[in-house]
Amino acid sequence: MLYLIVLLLSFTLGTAGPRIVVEDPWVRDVPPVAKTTAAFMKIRNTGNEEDTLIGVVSDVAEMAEIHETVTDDGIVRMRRIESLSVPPGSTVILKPMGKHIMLMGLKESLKKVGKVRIVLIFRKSGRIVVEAPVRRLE
Ligand SMILES: [Cu+2]
Repeated sequence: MLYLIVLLLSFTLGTAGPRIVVEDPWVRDVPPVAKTTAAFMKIRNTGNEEDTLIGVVSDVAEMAEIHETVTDDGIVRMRRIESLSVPPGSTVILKPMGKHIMLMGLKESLKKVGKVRIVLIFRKSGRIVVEAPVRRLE
């Protein structure tokens, strides 16, 4: 009986909940004088529950926000969104002219850094650390 309970418990722990995988992260290279840049990546949820990105932190920036790009009367703007939902079985793609992570108040030259450490904070999965190489926009 105890064996059965342990078996059921481990089965449940092994399969329930969101499972977040971050792929292809990168940060757009900008001239040293620039104070802002953006980070892009694919956020995949291979679990069976929704998770939500609720915050972002990076050592290279004073502030990081989740942004989306919208077109108002033919003018492309970006605006902050509070959170980003990642439904189970889906992949949310952050890309230029789409949703992205805005890194504001850059503290150092990105070229010198080479790779940017970004901490993604999810409601259920907690903190996920990503190393994003600095790349030019192609
Ligand atoms: Cu932005």
